[in-house]
Amino acid sequence: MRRWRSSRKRASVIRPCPACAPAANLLRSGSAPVTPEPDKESTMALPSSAPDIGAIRTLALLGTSATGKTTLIEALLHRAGAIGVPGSVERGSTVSDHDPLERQFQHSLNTSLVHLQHGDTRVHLIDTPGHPDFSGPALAALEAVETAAIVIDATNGVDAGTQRLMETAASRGLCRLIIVNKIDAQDIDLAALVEQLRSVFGKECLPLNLPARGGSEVVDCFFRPEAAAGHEADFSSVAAAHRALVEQVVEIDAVLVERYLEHGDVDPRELHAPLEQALREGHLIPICFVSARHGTGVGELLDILTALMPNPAEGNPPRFLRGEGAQAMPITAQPDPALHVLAHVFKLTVDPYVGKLGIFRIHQGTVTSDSQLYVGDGRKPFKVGHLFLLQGKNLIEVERAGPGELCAVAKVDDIHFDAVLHDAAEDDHIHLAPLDFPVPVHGLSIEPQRHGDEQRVWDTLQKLVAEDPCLRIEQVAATHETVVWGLGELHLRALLMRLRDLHRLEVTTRPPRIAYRETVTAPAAGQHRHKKQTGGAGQFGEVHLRIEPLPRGAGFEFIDAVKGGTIPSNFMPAVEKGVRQAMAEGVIAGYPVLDVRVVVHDGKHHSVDSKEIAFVTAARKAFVAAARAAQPIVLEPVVDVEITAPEAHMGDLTGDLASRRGQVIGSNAARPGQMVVQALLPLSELANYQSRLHALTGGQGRYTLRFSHYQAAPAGVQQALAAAHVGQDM
Ligand SMILES: Nc1nc2c(ncn2[C@@H]2O[C@H](COP(=O)(O)OP(=O)(O)OP(=O)(O)O)[C@@H](O)[C@H]2O)c(=O)[nH]1
Ligand SMILES: [Mg+2]
Repeated sequence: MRRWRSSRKRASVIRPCPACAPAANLLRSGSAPVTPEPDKESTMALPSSAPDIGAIRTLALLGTSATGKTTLIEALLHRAGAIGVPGSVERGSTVSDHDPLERQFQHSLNTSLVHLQHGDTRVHLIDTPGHPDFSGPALAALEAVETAAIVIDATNGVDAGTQRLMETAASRGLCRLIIVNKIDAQDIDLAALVEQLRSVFGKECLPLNLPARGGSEVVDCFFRPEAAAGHEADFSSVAAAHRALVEQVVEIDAVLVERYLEHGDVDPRELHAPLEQALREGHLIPICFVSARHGTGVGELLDILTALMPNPAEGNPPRFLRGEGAQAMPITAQPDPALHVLAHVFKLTVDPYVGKLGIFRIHQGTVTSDSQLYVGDGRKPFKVGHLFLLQGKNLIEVERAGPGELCAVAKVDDIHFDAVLHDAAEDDHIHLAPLDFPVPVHGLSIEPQRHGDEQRVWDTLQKLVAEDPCLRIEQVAATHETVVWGLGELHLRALLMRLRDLHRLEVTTRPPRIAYRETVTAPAAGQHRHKKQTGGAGQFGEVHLRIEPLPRGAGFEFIDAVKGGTIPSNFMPAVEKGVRQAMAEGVIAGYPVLDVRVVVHDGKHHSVDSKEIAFVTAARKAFVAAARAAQPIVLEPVVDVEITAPEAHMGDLTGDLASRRGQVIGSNAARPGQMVVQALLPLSELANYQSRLHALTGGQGRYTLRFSHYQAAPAGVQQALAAAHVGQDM
């Protein structure tokens, strides 16, 4: 394996367009990457070949917002010599928060990839956004790593978000490492925090090192506890922590337990394999301490990542499946560089200047610039051409990359989020077991400010939405609207700011219209004669029909019951067309009519003047006459809502649901302390529900919804909608 060449020389940056400040910088192999801030000198050495599998670590840093993930990545890059001067979130100068919006918000809004070299080991790190609105990309990062490093703010301790992340990481079979950050802060009780971690996440949580000298340094408890002699830890004891760790690891193996009991200790260097097994099985969740701001414990963390965290062959294998549904068979990717390529796209970016960038984790095989890769079940492979590693916004071209590495290819049209890339045509129908992404329920109806921008807005939004598995866009035919769906207000605001700042498209927004419907509640008859004989060819058609209510969800039935050819059968399609036109326009409040049967039983025609248009018009008017006599009503959509929140808030939540005309249909305990409530609720009552739920549960409640059925709207709503429609008609 060739080591990365060291270079302090500044690289030339190949920019696709002079105006592309937000665009990624493309760098050629052999030149050093330029850090985003001009005054920060890059000291990064560059890879020229893929390292051995044992010399690769791939981790995601996760944690609730502002725990210090981005700052810690900066400190790690600095410590490893990848950047000269560490940037800061406040100055908007970090490598991973490179997006102008992230700098403006001072929060990560998307995942960001960096890599560094520590000794012989190449470490790939994914910085993830902590805000729940951006949990889509953060969860997707779990597909790309062996280890989830959960960062906890020493001043805040464990919160509900941290618990969710720990559970998700465990459910995906990831090794977990807890990093307690901000140990420099005043008035913190780290001993109590360790106790909290152990009581919430189990006795498997054990410190690998401990803060000492008032949090200004950390001492190793695993490899060299004797080195701590003379300066004890700020709390607990290094010797006790060492014992606890060794005992936890040897428990994996009966022979080791015996040896340990016999000798009273086992050399930690002999414990590598059992320690990896303990990490894989969740039998050990190490804790380490850092101050990202002051660099305390950061060098030690680098040593931990390289010496103890699993390489791609030591983690649990990803859950690939071949085939669909119940027939899908699990297959195991082998982290062997010599096998066929199997890679997974866990991130996609679309930049107006650089174009589409597909970012993937290689699980098996070796990708080179000459590789021909298939996207999923596609029949035509693409040639990789240029293969990149990422360093924040910088793209660094490499010739090859192997299992465990995170890479990017540009401008491959077919690439999409969650795609599997492979180099054998027969390896199709392979996908990763789906992740449980939160459902976007926060909608916003949008309209371009400039007439004629409709198509561009739609196309651009589609591209932006493709970057985030928790964003959705749809054209709602029922209300003639374009609606974007996201996880919260900030999520959609960030999307629209990108649309404006990056793509120069201005839109106006408002809450989406509710898709009300109309129906009838009694049978009634109606007829109409359409006759026009003023000059030229005449028009004649007469339609007699009956309208009958159908059960909810039945839709529409059209029955031709005409006898004796009073309406010739060749005009029947015109009659149905007229009925459908009238149904689409509604009869009381302008909403489409559904759940009705229309029986056409009689009519008249004229051998010369009867035309399609005459029957369309006659049928439309006959339908309106019948429907208005059939006691029409407005229907409102009802949604099935599932709310997850701490048990303690359930009383408030169900009370609030009742005040929104909600009907609780079930509840059960999700996990200790958490309840799931299922309720039926009129969609119109869900306005501002997100902020209400946030207020009622201290930010710990979540909900998903899906359409259930239509029901009669209350009289007040009916009257208001009908009155608004009359107003519109005038
Ligand atoms: N005192 C202290 N402050 C820190 C430390 N690390 C980070 N901070 C501060 O904590 C705040 C949040 O830091 P970030 O690095 O943006 O946190 P993050 O976890 O990336 O946040 P999101 O991107 O929103 O998920 C910033 O003001 C940092 O300066 C630390 O070790 N000590
Ligand atoms: Mg961040």
